[in-house]
Amino acid sequence: MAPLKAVCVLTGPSDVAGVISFCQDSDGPTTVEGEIKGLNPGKHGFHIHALGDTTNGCMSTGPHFNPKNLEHGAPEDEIRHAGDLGNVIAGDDGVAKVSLKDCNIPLTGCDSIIGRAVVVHGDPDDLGKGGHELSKSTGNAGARIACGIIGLRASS
Ligand SMILES: [Cu+2]
Ligand SMILES: [Zn+2]
Repeated sequence: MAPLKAVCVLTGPSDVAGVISFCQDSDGPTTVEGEIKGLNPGKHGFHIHALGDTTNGCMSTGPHFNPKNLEHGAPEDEIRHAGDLGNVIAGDDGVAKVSLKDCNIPLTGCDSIIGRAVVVHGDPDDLGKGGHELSKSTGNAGARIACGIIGLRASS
């Protein structure tokens, strides 16, 4: 079977914009690649949120995708939301390049991320370790500055 592919176009209330591509070969990890521009330099929380609903902008995409009902964490942690992809890092030009692999965000099956949302935040994700009351739920990553719905793309 050809690898499954998906794409997400990020837009938001600000000038932040980007395109994120997803690719999964059979039941291997999902490769996530793309570029986000218009960011303030530095770290920005980068997550899959549960709902592909943007009727109220990024606010209606729900909480972090969390099918196993665990606490928020870092991508490399055992205890984490499936949607916890950590931070993207923007350079002085406001551009962040994304390139990661993750085994918790399949494009098929009951825990598929198709139809859910990518959200980029205004602040760094503290990866559950910041000691803030929001650390174990959102990483205290602040405002949702861009988002988009993950949809299938041609797999050839
Ligand atoms: Cu988020
Ligand atoms: Zn989380």
